[in-house]
Amino acid sequence: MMCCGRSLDSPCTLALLVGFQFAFVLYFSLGGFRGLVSVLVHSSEPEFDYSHPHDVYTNLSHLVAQLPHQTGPTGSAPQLKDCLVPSPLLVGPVSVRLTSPPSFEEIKERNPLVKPGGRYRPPDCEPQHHTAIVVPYRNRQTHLRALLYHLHPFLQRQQIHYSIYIVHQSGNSTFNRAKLLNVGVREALKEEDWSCIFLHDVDLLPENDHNTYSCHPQYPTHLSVAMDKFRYRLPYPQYFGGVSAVTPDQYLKMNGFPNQYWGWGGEDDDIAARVRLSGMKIVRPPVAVGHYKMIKHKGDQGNEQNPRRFDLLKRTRINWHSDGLNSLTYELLSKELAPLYTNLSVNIGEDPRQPPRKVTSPNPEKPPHPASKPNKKRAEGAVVGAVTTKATKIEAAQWKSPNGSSVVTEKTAVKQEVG
Ligand code: UDH
Ligand code: MN
Repeated sequence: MMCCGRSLDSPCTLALLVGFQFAFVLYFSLGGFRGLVSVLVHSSEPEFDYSHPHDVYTNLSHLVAQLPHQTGPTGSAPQLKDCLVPSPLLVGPVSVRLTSPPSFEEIKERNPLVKPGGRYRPPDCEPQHHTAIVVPYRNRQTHLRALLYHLHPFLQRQQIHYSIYIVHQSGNSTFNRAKLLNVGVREALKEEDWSCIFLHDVDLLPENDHNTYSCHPQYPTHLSVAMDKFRYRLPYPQYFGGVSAVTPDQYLKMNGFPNQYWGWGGEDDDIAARVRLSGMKIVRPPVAVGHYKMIKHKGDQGNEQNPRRFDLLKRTRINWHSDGLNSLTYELLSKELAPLYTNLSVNIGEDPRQPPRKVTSPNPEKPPHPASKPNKKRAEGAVVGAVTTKATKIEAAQWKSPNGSSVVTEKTAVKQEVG
């Protein structure tokens, strides 16, 4: 045969060369190996064009226009139809503005339907999801404004009933994200029978409104699966940090979150381990949907890396039963219904391994937040122990497991924090 000839200018060699060239071009035009796989194995991943994002306030003006129809002809509240799922107001990718967020007043003006405490209910349909957003917080006002500016319109387009709770750690002790989340969950559930609780870092802004802020009925959900910081990929398979969600039942099942992680790191891995140890698994939206931008920042004063995190993580298997929701103690210093969020200022105690520090403002130009002043009572220690314990006893009675048995033992609560 002609093609078996060895010379370079044989028609066969030329055909092979052209063939390879063609395959090469095709390979790269389909996005390399990943692209080829997604073409050959039909991918169920939705596709979104992130190069043409919508304004984050798209589709909201007509909601305001409907306001006069809120009462029926007899003056009674009209029977509303169920909100459609998915919401017809969704637009997909939205543009996220990371620098110089507007003032609280401007954000309020852009969100006229948001009620004091950062509460919202769709005006024209009966919501199918009831979600509390819990944000652990201290000294990140610029991030907070950016979050509120983006999250309020994002959630309104999803037509859900929601409220935003900012759990502000007062004082200067080491930051404790997981404990603040525990406090937020408990306080939010005292207010309303939320069907879903979101645990939301203040500096993460969702980029696609198809990422619905609702819960999976069986399993905890991890939402921030594709952050710009990690090049829009999951950094490691068990990652549960950033934005996640649980139903109250799931939260009870895993005994909430750990209270013993003071400082940066480890607590999210502990939470992921609790999910597994309590017989559940983590579910996630598709990567194409779970896009988030993280506002760039440096490490915070008072939230230095926790050197104990690896030791603590080794003991999660043993500790998760005794450290968590059933050992949570804190003192609620104030609850304020701000126009765009509910502010819970809490004293969660001191890092047992760190002596109380002097009050210093992280930024000399800016005084500390009024509620961050050192708590005189707390410095005296024993007094707060008594106050907190008493409060915990009252709260303990309110926490029932789904089958009605109390899951909080007062004794454990006293032992964990005061002892
Ligand atoms: N948080 C505060 N105030 C603090 C510390 C943390 O509000 O002082 C909250 C906030 O909601 C934040 C979350 O806790 O989004 C998590 O903390 P983080 O943002 O510091 O965590 P992250 O994983 O840390 O983003 C990255 C380390 C930053 C160091 C970068 C050095 N190159
Ligand atoms: Mn961050």
